[in-house]
Amino acid sequence: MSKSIQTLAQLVELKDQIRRHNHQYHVLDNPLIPDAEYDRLMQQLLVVEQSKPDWITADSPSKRVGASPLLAFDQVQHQVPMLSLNNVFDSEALLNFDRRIKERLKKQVGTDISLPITYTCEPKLDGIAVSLQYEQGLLVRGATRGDGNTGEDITTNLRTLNTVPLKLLGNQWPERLDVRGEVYMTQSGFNTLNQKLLERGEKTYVNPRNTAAGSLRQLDCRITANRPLLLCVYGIGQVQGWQKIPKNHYDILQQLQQWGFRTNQETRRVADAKACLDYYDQLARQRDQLDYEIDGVVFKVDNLQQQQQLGSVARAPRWAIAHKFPAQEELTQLLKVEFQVGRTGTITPVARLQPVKVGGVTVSNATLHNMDEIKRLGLREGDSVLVRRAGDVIPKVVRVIIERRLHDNQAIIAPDCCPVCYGPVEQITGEVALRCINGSSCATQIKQAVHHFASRKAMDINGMGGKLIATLVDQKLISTAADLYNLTQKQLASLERMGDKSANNIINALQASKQTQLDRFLFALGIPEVGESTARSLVHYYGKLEPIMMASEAALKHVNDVGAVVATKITQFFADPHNRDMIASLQRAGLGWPEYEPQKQLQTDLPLQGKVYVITGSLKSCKRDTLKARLQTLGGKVSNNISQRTDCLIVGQKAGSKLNKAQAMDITIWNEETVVAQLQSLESGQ
Ligand code: 9MJ
Repeated sequence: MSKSIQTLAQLVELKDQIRRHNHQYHVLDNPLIPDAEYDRLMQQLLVVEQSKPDWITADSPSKRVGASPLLAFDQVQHQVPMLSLNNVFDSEALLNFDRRIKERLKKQVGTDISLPITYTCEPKLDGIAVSLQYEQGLLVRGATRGDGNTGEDITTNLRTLNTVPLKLLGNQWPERLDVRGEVYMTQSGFNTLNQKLLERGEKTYVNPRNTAAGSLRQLDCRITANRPLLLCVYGIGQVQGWQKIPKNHYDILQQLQQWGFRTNQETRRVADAKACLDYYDQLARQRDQLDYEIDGVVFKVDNLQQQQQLGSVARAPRWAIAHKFPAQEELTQLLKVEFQVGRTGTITPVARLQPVKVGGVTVSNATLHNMDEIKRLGLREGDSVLVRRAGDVIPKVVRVIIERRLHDNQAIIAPDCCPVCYGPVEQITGEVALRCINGSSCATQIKQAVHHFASRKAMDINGMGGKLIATLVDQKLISTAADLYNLTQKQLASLERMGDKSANNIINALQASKQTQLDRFLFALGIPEVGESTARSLVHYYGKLEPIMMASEAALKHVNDVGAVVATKITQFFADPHNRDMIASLQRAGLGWPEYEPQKQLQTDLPLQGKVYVITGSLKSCKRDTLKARLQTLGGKVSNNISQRTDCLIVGQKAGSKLNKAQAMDITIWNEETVVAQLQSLESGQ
């Protein structure tokens, strides 16, 4: 964390610190601190230097852009320096930027200060800045930014990117042209690559930016060629012999697009600074849905003549500014690791963190998935950790900052018994997760099972919330969901903070819940892998409870939505005497539902009627449109976005944020093989 700078010695230390981080980030592709902390250090340096100009030295990091180039690549001189951007972090600072521009233009060329400035607004991609040199329309050199004046020659690597034109399209290109842009990796490309590295037992990358940097600076360009990198361009450097130079930045982008470059689809031209703020708000809302990382937006004075009049200061143009979003990665301390028990007994480690703001939200817990993940991270209690909250997914510990570890930090050991009921744990076959196998007497599992049973989409028992259920279980008034129906008004009324009236309401709600629907009841039982949609399919197929309880795995697989895994879970659930007893008790308590004729032979409805599917990633066996048509022929709907209404996400290769979202929302996920098999069986009318 930054301390205030009072003395020259402290300033020297701050500059050294920034230099070290610069080297880690730009040269070694291995940042030790989150970008946000680096920004804070740099901001602190700028503020000190502004208030004490005598202290500014020529070698100050504030006077440089990026870092020295790696010696492994040849060096390239940029004819026009590759500048970086100054940052603002709030709307007031942006409006000040706009005001300064107008004042400067008035002073310089007498522009009327009341006239608004037209800006081009662009997302700020978090990638690697590159410059591409074209001569007579042919790519002759590609380079990194390096220190802004000298970069590394990475032509061979850049030539492997499909988005880098080797020859410009169209004609009437300038004799010489430097095109500038950002090489980046999509979130889905990053996920797939890391998954592959993990499977091969290799080191994974921390984030897409760091991965793009590592991929671009490979000495062997075959490695670069296999990485999912993209180029998006946002400007030009040196130009010679351009007959029809546009007057505006926006028009330059359009021209670049016509020559075959990708520009960002979200780029807009707006009439004034106020509209820039609207753009910022709109993009901040969109940020989670984009499949690439942006760390803010860039506003550029659109008129090129005005840009020239404004010029540049040491490291950044005066005519552009980056308005940053709240950082998605922050540094904090791991206080301890706790093990949580889920509804079906899965034991998951959870990181308890020193609360920290990440992406505008306070984070104090992060998922650690399983013991393998803890081992992979090399995590110990008390460690400084980098926490990431990208998109709307659950916060994650991405890595340990080993350099900050104290010697006596405690290793994390897997529990040898259930942290709640102290019962035995076992490793689930084929999975890394640990599980408490004491389901029927583990208080946490009982509480969660009852909570699920009473929830809105299940039995919908009004007033039966988590707190009340916890009290009932802790006081041993219930040990299964069936016990709820034996509770008396007197027992409930005697509980703390529960009066006669509330107790009556609960009894009435329990009574009212007894007349239900079979699919709700099935869902309420909490059979692993059986969500609302599968419960509906089972009822649609069998019509009654008893045949479902007795069905074999092979028979269940004929039900729409039910694959081998789900079929096994269903038969296992009904084979367990504890579950059969509970169902019998519930029926004795008077739970009932209308029964239907089994639909298995009739099939008047289409089998996927009412089901909503989302497809993500690239498919191997057929075109996306073909799959869509097949689903639709069977009555299914295909939608573009994951929502509460989605029944199932179909994932191909390189699935990205939709997969994370679906997992977070507990939506059924099918891979391509499952879908194809399901469709084949449905289409053949089985
Ligand atoms: C990024 N990173 O997306 C600039 N940038 O313009 C955009 N960077 C830039 N513009 C001048 N969209 C210097 C840097």
